[in-house]
Amino acid sequence: MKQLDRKTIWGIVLTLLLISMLPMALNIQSARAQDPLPSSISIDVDPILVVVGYNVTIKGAINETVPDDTSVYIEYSNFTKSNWNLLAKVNTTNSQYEYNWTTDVGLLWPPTNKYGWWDVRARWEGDANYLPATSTVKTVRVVKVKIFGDVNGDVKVDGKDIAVVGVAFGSYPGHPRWNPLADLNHDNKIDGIDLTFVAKNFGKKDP
Ligand SMILES: [Ca+2]
Ligand SMILES: [Ca+2]
Repeated sequence: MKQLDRKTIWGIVLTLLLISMLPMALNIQSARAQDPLPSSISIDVDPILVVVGYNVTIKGAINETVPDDTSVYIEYSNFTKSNWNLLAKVNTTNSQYEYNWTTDVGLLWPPTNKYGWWDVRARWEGDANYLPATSTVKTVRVVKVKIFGDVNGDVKVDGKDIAVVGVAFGSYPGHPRWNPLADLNHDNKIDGIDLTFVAKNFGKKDP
């Protein structure tokens, strides 16, 4: 009788143990069978209007936690949203990426024209757990300032340029409202002198 009791107890213990392990075993099974999940990648481009040679910061993040040094591909297109070319391959830190694009280098096509409208996007190839992701498209306008005082690059000097200088007025590099395009005399401050340059050329436009 004593022997039987012991066997019964062991039987119950083993059964309970197996029952408790069953969900874990099933979970492992379902995790293994899981398909890669959708992911996304963001992009932020600043500034979006730039004089050729100035830097544009392109940055963003992958929505999932990825190991550091995961590659992100930054691509550009000459306002056609097709024929995407590689601008840079950058590595992530804390799932974030950042690239400083100097606008007179890096463009492969067309080789002779740095000016114009450039579409930029970021792409991640995904991994074992996540599907590839492509960001939205941002457009950068690269201009060659033809008219002194044309701050916004629309080839005429008017109230819009006064407004751009006005917004940046009093700023300096590092200041949240700093806009290098508005610093017409390149003295690292936006003040009355810059406003005077716009005023002097007010009304001028490309013939
Ligand atoms: Ca203008
Ligand atoms: Ca200035």
